[in-house]
Amino acid sequence: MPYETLILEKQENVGLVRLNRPEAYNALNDQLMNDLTAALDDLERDDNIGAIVLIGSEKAFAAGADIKMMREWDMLDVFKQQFITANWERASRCRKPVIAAVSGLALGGGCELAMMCDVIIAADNARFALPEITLATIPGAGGTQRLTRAVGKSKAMEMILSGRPMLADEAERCGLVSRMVALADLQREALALAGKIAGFSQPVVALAKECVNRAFESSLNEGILYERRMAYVTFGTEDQSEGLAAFVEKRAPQFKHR
Ligand code: DAK
Repeated sequence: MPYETLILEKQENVGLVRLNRPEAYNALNDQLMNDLTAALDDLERDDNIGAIVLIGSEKAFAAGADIKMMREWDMLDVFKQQFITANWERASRCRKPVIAAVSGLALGGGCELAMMCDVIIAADNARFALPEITLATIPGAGGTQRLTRAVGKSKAMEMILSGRPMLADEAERCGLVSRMVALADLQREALALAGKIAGFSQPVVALAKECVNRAFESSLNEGILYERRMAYVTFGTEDQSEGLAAFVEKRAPQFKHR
């Protein structure tokens, strides 16, 4: 099914979603967020897909929430339509791993969307910022929480209170992104990582992802207890038996995602 504001491709067992509003630096309007929700629904339903890459253009991952759209709304409008809650958070609810491949601008809601993903790989021209303060608003799609958890209080405060952008090398140094790659290599590197993950047991990958996410929601002891239980669960899968047997028999495993 064709989408108005993005391009969805399936490359073997990886879903590639390309944000595509070039006339507005991929600014995130309702149409785009509805399209993204539908595309991610489609990829989650497709049993052949094991991981997802979300990418923009070379110039912009996304320049934030659509300011022209927001300027039409007052407080009751955003409250009644549940702005953000209604259609922005599908990426953060994906059970399959989502890799944000960020080149160019990731501003405001664009940066927040990248932070909803599981891994961010940044091109060397990437630029992250939460400049909402310059518009007399604040990040409203998780930015104050996710940036702070990713980079710590001082840097998050500086960026959110001043709008200062962070370039790719700083983002790599402080752990906002998993790594920085040359712009020309971004898509290939992101697809290679997604392909590698998609080759493993899908249910076990999903369990591992749930455990990492649990670290943000629980104490250390509770998180470790959760991890222990989930590790026991892997012993109940056919794929775990196959993985261990394949190692002992010195052959490649054949995972069935069961
Ligand atoms: N929204 C709408 N249109 C945008 C846009 C955006 N965020 N960014 C760029 N565009 C549009 C421009 O308006 C222009 O359209 P036309 O004038 O051609 O119609 C076109 O893209 C090209 O932009 P420029 O002519 O400005 O091109 P430049 O190369 O000179 O500059 C730029 C590109 C991306 C650096 C610049 O456009 C810019 O600074 N854009 C705004 C970036 C920004 O401030 N982003 C943060 C948006 S605020 C909340 C939840 C979430 C949020 C807030 C509240 N609640 C729950 C209440 C989130 C807020 C945000 O994300």
